[in-house]
Amino acid sequence: MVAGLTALSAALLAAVAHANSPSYGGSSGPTIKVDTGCKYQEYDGTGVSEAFQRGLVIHELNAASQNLVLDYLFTTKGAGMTILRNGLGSATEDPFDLMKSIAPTAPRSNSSALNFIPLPREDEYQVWLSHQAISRGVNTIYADAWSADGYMKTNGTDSYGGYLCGVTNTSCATGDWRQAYADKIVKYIQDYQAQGIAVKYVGFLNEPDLNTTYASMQSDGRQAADFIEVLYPTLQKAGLKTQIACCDGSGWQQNRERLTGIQEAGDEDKLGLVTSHGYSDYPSYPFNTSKHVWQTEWSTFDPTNYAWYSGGDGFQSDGITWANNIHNLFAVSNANGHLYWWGAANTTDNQSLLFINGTSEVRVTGRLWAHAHFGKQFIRAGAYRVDATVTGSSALNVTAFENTDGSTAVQVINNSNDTLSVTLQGLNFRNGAQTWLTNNQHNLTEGHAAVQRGHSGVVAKVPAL
Ligand SMILES: *[C@@H]1O[C@H](CO)[C@@H](O)[C@H](O)[C@H]1NC(C)=O
Ligand SMILES: *[C@@H]1O[C@H](CO)[C@@H](O)[C@H](O)[C@H]1NC(C)=O
Ligand SMILES: *[C@@H]1O[C@H](CO)[C@@H](O)[C@H](O)[C@H]1NC(C)=O
Ligand SMILES: *[C@@H]1O[C@H](CO)[C@@H](O)[C@H](O)[C@H]1NC(C)=O
Ligand SMILES: *[C@@H]1O[C@H](CO)[C@@H](O)[C@H](O)[C@H]1NC(C)=O
Ligand SMILES: *[C@@H]1O[C@H](CO)[C@@H](O)[C@H](O)[C@H]1NC(C)=O
Ligand SMILES: *[C@@H]1O[C@H](CO)[C@@H](O)[C@H](O)[C@H]1NC(C)=O
Ligand SMILES: *[C@@H]1O[C@H](CO)[C@@H](O)[C@H](O)[C@H]1NC(C)=O
Ligand SMILES: *[C@@H]1O[C@H](CO)[C@@H](O)[C@H](O)[C@H]1NC(C)=O
Ligand SMILES: *[C@@H]1O[C@H](CO)[C@@H](O)[C@H](O)[C@H]1NC(C)=O
Ligand SMILES: *[C@@H]1O[C@H](CO)[C@@H](O)[C@H](O)[C@H]1NC(C)=O
Ligand SMILES: CC(=O)N[C@H]1CO[C@H](CO)[C@@H](O)[C@@H]1O
Repeated sequence: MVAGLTALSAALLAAVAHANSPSYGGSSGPTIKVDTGCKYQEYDGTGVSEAFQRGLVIHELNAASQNLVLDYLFTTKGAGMTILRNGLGSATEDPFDLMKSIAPTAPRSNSSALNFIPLPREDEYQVWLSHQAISRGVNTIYADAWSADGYMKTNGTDSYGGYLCGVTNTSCATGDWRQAYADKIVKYIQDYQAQGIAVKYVGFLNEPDLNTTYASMQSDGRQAADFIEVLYPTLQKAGLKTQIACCDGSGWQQNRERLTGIQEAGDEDKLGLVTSHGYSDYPSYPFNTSKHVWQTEWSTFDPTNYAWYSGGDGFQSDGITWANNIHNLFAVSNANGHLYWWGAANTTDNQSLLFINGTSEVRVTGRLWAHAHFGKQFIRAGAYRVDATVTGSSALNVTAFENTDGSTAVQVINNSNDTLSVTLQGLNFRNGAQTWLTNNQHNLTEGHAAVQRGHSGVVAKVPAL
């Protein structure tokens, strides 16, 4: 394995190299010093979701387009993602785009057995999608519920917020439904197990700080802890290895508040993973937790935008913007994983990385290529982020990861309109270095950013925007 440098240039350049022989500067341009002796968090991967029946939309494509989409998302032909977030249904029926529950009909009481049905349409094609993803190297399935079933809640419906009956500050005529909700989650995981799919993490909330017209359930940290105290022993008793993820707050601050509530309740140890979205509050600091942290849903709602760089600032859906967002998540918020919202969807806004139109048309966005630089082609499970310091330029955003085989991947984002020559130090380039470039003319193209080897490290030329 050679060293690698991935460059994002209004451009992105990715470089991969073996660490060890420290080098020194000498070139006139900016310098990037990678220190593999200074390790930060472990890398878990990147991913997407096809919840709300977008798995069906992929399934409806003709074979060639279907393979194209799946390969773009889960192989090194594209983003090389290794995490899939499935939606755990709560609806009573499933017209497009609802996710139907495996227990859609209310039982006689909160203490009666739930009325389970088989996974509706194999869980709205998510079983099929999971098999497809796993066959392409996905190693983590995260199942997340947007809400409990309506009959378990204060407002009698899985939509429009409301609370799970039985948690603090609820008083439902029908009693405490926490055990029933935990039993349903366990049955769902067992149904997947029966299909040969291991659900590694399970979440019981989605954006619990919001009351929305679609499936939603509100919860603060204390209320989340009230349910975790029931779900945790129920998973244990069923002999499942699935760990609890919480709380998929709509933004960093909203999730921090809920995590703090869980910590104050003394229940943090029962969590396997801390999950938060990036929408309502930009992820700009690490959480105070020893648990791994993932950003599990984020996108823009701009109209369809395929560009890497549209020119100017404020194009929240440009590929270069997402390269910076992902850099920031790993390098500033110390996240272990990053998930975009939809991978592929027949939407006309920017909520997906790939656009589907009908049964054959597939279009790629620049955002997909931003994700590819942080995917498994360069960073593999077990890698750690290592220190990367930039001097001589404020236009460069640099992230670096050391793989277990000793190779190092360096993501260099060039936010300037000028082509810069950078000197990369601190890595051993004896076995060479490879570079990959993404900008308006290139999509993860190998060898396009010139790399020259010298005594003082590697000089790589990162093209401008
Ligand atoms: C959620 O919003 C709906 C519609 O605006 C409202 O009727 C309902 O009371 C809200 N629920 C809560 C728990 O605030
Ligand atoms: C319960 O309600 C009281 C009174 O409105 C409030 O002060 C308290 O914060 C609530 N507790 C939780 C956990 O939501
Ligand atoms: C049903 O609700 C009642 C009243 O809150 C509670 O005492 C009971 O434990 C609940 N049943 C189960 C199985 O949780
Ligand atoms: C982390 O904990 C420290 C010490 O308790 C506190 O000062 C800081 O605000 C906390 N940061 C976050 C993000 O919660
Ligand atoms: C997609 O993003 C672009 C650029 O930010 C924006 O102009 C456009 O309105 C977005 N599309 C949708 C449907 O929101
Ligand atoms: C790059 O050039 C574009 C178009 O001239 C301009 O709008 C943008 O602000 C420039 N970006 C930077 C980072 O200088
Ligand atoms: C570069 O990353 C920093 C965080 O490390 C972020 O604050 C900044 O906005 C990024 N630059 C751009 C142009 O997005
Ligand atoms: C997306 O596909 C679904 C399933 O075929 C269909 O019901 C829906 O109308 C489509 N939406 C758009 C915007 O094409
Ligand atoms: C989808 O394809 C149809 C038929 O080719 C075309 O008329 C329509 O404009 C396309 N929609 C989008 C959003 O590209
Ligand atoms: C590169 O990806 C963009 C989307 O960002 C697409 O429009 C373009 O056709 C692709 N170019 C090549 C050469 O594949
Ligand atoms: C950044 O991009 C500009 C414009 O293409 C280019 O002149 C400059 O060399 C690039 N910097 C790096 C470090 O590649
Ligand atoms: C049908 C029903 O019970 N609706 C309730 C949903 O929850 C809100 C607030 O908790 C109530 O105001 C509604 O009456």
